[in-house]
Amino acid sequence: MIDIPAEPGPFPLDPAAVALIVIDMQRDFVEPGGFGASLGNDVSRLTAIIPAVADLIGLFRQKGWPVIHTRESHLPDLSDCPPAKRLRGKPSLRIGDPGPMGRILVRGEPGNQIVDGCAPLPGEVVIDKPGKGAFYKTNLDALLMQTGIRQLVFAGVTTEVCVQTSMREANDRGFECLLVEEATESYFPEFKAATLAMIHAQGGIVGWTCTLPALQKAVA
Ligand code: C5J
Repeated sequence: MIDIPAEPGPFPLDPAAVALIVIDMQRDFVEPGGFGASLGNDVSRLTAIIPAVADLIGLFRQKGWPVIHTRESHLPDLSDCPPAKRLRGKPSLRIGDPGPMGRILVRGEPGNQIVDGCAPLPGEVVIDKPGKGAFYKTNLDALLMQTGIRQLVFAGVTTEVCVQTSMREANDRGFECLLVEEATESYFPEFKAATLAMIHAQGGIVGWTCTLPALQKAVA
C-alpha cells in the first residue's frame, strides 16, 4: 500500500488493484461547438485542465496501471436517449442535432472523440455510456471485477455531473474512490468546490480527494 495524502485522510493506494478512470474528456464538453457550449457554458475552464489530465494519464501509463476512458454518447438512432434527457432545457442544439463537430453527443461523430491530449492508447478500455454515470448500461462493473480492480482514481468532466455520479455509483459498488482535484473541472467553480466538500465530508462518505502533486510525489 502507498499512503496518498488526501482529504479527509490518507488514501491507501494498492498498486495491484487500482485503475484511473477518465470521465468524458471528449470534444462535446471541452471544445466550443459541442454539447457543453450548446447549453450556454463557457468551455474554457474545462479546456484548461487538459494538461493536468494528460499528466495524470502519463503517470498511470508510466506505472503500468490501467487507464480507462469514458465518453457520454448515444447511438445514432438515439434509441438509448430518453426523451426526458433530449428535451430537457433550452439548448441551442439538442442531442442528435447536427453541430459544428457533427451530431451532438452521438457515437462516432468528431465531437464525441476524446481530446488529443488525453486520447486513449491502443489497448486502453473506452466505455461508451448513455447516462451520466459510468456504470449505467455499461459493462464497467463486470470488467473491473474480472480484472481485480477495487480502487478507482477519478479525473475528467464535469465534476458535479458525470464525475460525481460515476464516483457515487462506484462507491455504492464497494470501490474505493479518489478524485484528483486539478484533473477535474466544472463550468461552475462553485459546483466543483461544493462537490469536493461533499466528497470528503462525514469522514469521506463517498470517497477521497487529493492534489495531483501529492499523488505524483507519493507514488514516485
Ligand atoms: C454533462 C458530463 N455535464 N460529462 N456530462 O452533461 O458531465
